[in-house]
Amino acid sequence: MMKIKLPIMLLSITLSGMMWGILHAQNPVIQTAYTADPAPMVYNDRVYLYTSHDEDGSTWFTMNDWKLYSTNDMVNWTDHGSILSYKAFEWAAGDAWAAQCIERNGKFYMYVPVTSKAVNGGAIGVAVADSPYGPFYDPLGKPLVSANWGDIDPSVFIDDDGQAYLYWGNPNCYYVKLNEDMISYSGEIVKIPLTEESFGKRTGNPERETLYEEAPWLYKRNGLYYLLWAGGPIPEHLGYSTSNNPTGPWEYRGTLMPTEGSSFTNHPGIIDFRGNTYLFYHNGALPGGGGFTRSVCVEEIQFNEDGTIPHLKMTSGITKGLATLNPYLKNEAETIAWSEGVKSFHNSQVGVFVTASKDGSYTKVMDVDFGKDGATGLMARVGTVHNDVTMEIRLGGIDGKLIGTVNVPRTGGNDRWELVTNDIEKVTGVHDVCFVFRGHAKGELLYFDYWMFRK
Ligand code: FUB
Repeated sequence: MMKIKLPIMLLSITLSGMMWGILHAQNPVIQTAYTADPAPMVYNDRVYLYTSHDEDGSTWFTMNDWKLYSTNDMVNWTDHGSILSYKAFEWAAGDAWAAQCIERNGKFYMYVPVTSKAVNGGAIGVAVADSPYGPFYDPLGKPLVSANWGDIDPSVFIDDDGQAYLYWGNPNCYYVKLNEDMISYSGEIVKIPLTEESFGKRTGNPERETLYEEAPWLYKRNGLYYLLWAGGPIPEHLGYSTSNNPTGPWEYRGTLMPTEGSSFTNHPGIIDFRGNTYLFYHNGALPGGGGFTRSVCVEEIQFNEDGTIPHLKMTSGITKGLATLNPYLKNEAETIAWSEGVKSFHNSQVGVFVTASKDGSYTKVMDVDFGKDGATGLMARVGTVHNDVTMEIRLGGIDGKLIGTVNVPRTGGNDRWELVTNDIEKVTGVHDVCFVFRGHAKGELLYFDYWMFRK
């Protein structure tokens, strides 16, 4: 997003949070931080969701790092924390905007747009890791691409013949062929012709004559290439174009998702996972949300027989998970299907954990399979600085059946933890489970790191 009209920004901020009641379900998929610019990746039968990160209370694109979440079932998402900061790039001044990660030959390549100190403008860097969780490092020590002000929103794609492509750009759309090492490229950077046939017609803006604005995402299905993008004018919608070739020429195929959702930007990311196709995008639907405090959402999508995609509305999201959760394994407290009043943090003692802000805050996990024999106890690593804090274990929802109450020990800080064990009323079968946090203290009620039921 390069140039923003102020009245529209203000409108978007004023509307912030209005969708909360409407979308209260599985969307937005992350509630413990503001996330934007979703970049999903499927690896080893698991979905990894890389996001940019809007700092709390932002009134501009205040973005310093990228976060990672993952899921096995599309409803319970595990927070892996901040996996890369712009500070990993010595040549970068800031602005950790929309990135994408891809795996090749067991290495993970994260393409990121940042502001380059040298040109005081957009540049694209690449960071490499041996696992999807990082640690990522900058192998080049300089930008991979630094040609234009609009070098933002990199999107990477590896075709079936092994050729990798990097697309990016606002207000122009560029691509370049990456070499097999994924950290260099061959040939010229190509500027895609922005024609009405390829990207539709925009009126009233001589500098942007087509609908293409930013956020390209290249995807292939049944031999057809899809270029998804964010379209103008602001507030953005999502549009798409198709081609028989990964480099075009592109044919404009219409709107993918109309403007909606209290954020003046939108940003697509699409994956196939276990036979389904999912479109990720962002809006401003969380409390306090808006154009600079965005949240990632997901919709399952269907294709028409001719490969076109019906218009998508922002919905309450995916309500049926693809798998059940095993409660007898160690489950992170930051694996969440839905939460309210909860934030995630990270420290060196326990890694990522969650905190509850007030009495009644809760996390919910869906489709927990206790089996025929059932569970009779719970073990949890928790702590608090207050007296009289408890954690209720409820089935179904926050007002659902109470099967146990954990007295949270006053450990004295989030660097001090206790493993507590509790008997619970026996539970069998598949249930959603809520951990409801109780106490009358102001501020962070408790810290919660992980849980595991006992048979
Ligand atoms: O998140 C910052 C910018 O907003 C991204 O680069 C654009 O795609 C828009 O989502």
